[in-house]
Amino acid sequence: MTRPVRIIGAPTDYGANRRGVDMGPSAIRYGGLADQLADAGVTAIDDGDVEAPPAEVRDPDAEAPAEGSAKFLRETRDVVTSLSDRVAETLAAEERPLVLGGDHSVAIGSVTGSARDADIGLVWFDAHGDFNTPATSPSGNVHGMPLAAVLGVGDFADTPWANADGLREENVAVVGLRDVDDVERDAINDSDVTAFTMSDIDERGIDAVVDDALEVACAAPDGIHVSLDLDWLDPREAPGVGTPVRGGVTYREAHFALESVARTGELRSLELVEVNPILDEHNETAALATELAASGLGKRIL
Ligand code: 4U7
Ligand code: MN
Ligand code: MN
Ligand code: MN
Repeated sequence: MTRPVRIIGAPTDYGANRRGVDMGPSAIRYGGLADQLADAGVTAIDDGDVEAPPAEVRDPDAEAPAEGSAKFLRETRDVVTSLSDRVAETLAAEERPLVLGGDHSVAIGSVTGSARDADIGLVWFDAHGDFNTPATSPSGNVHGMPLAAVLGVGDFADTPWANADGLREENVAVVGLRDVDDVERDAINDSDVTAFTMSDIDERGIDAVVDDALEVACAAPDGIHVSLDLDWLDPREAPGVGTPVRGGVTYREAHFALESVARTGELRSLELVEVNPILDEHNETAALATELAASGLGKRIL
């Protein structure tokens, strides 16, 4: 599997409650992405960014929608629709998409694109469940909803553009949970998604938990999408994120997890999201994201 990697930036911030993640794609590129991918022995092509509306040109009414509570849902639809096409075209060209966010709402585009005409698995590394819907969200921020969206949970059953065709809950694993809202917790427990908390990692070790998660995802026949929210890591390692939560995985645990992804040989598409350079320290979270991408894409130590 030495497919060339195609880098696609998705510079959004309207899905999060803080500005700054829209600069994530630039920060990750500047943080050494090309060098890291070269070290991993990967041929990379940078496709630039999909167009995303900056705050200054967005519809102010979209921030406080009359019904439901999903801010900027129209903007989300426009951006993820073009991202989804770019991801699907990349795969059709036998290349491997590497999506750079942006807030986590961009995953709706990555996952729907990756799951077009294919039955895929999904591993979601995150402190949060991202399983809210417009009806349950305490914030109205779509970055807390993308996993529910691609699975068509609740209200999202009525937004076909957000549902991933070739993805079943049985092939989805979430790893690293430590901040889940009450209604969201019920929705996760009622679903067929497999969820691992930080306590599971404490108890069983990163190795056993990631193995189980990969087994769930790799049961799908056409490979896996890995969605890496940098707030999965402990804020000491990754301070540059919008919604940090103490008690995350360490630097080595994160690398080990991505190295395990590479070892499966099943990685179809990858994304790095929620890097916020305004909150970062000397771009270290962005640089860490590039390192983790290299591990996921097969960079070897020996
Ligand atoms: B992220 C939250 F209420 N659950 O829905 C929400 F705590 O993509 C946070 O994982 C969501 O960073 C975090 O707004 C979204 C909140
Ligand atoms: Mn998160
Ligand atoms: Mn997330
Ligand atoms: Mn976050």
